[in-house]
Amino acid sequence: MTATVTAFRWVPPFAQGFVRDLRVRWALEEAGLPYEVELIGLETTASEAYRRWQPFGQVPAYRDDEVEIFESGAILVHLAGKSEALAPTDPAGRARVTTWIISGLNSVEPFAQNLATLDSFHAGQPWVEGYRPMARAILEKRLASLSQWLGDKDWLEGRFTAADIIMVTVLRELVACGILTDFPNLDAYRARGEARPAFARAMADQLQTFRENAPA
Ligand SMILES: N[C@@H](CCC(=O)N[C@@H](CS)C(=O)NCC(=O)O)C(=O)O
Repeated sequence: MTATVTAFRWVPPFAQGFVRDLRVRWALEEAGLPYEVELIGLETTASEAYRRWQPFGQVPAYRDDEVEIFESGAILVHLAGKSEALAPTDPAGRARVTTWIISGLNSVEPFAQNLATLDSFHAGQPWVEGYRPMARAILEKRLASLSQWLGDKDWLEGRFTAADIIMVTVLRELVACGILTDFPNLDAYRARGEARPAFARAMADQLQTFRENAPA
């Protein structure tokens, strides 16, 4: 069975290029593994059949010969086990990649998303003024630790891995709020990830779908 990943047929412009099937497409492109994209809309995400595959009705969901899974991080852990392009083959090296995938999703993304959401959806609301400095301070603390870890390395574990796909996609969501200018090595790391040909292919494919299915 060819690997299949679900993606939205169309999303509003603010979300285009950021939908999380991008992570899976990028990983599959890096690995050179063949895959199909199953395009879905709200009629599918609400269906019982889809909820059995992705209980929260979100994208991405993924299946291949071996597994039927959801959560972009879990999908990348699975793919990392299938391709040396995404992780070293030794158990200790693979465990480091899993560690950084979870760290990106659990120790950085919630704080990044919090600030990005404040700026994108709640800017100007009276309660934001008091809350935003705290949200920014927590994120700064996490980014400072990440920046220190990365130092002058190109990638989190010294070579490109699936964990960099997660971390770079988390950091990209922070470009608009400007915080990355305080962390030049993280911003350069984000740009290095986005400069990879596999990222470009994944992004072009996601955007092409939205162009093809734009509402009239
Ligand atoms: N933790 C999930 C998050 C997935 C997620 O947030 N997907 C969004 C698109 S980026 C979605 O499907 N949103 C629609 C919804 O939540 O109903 C993952 O990383 O796979």
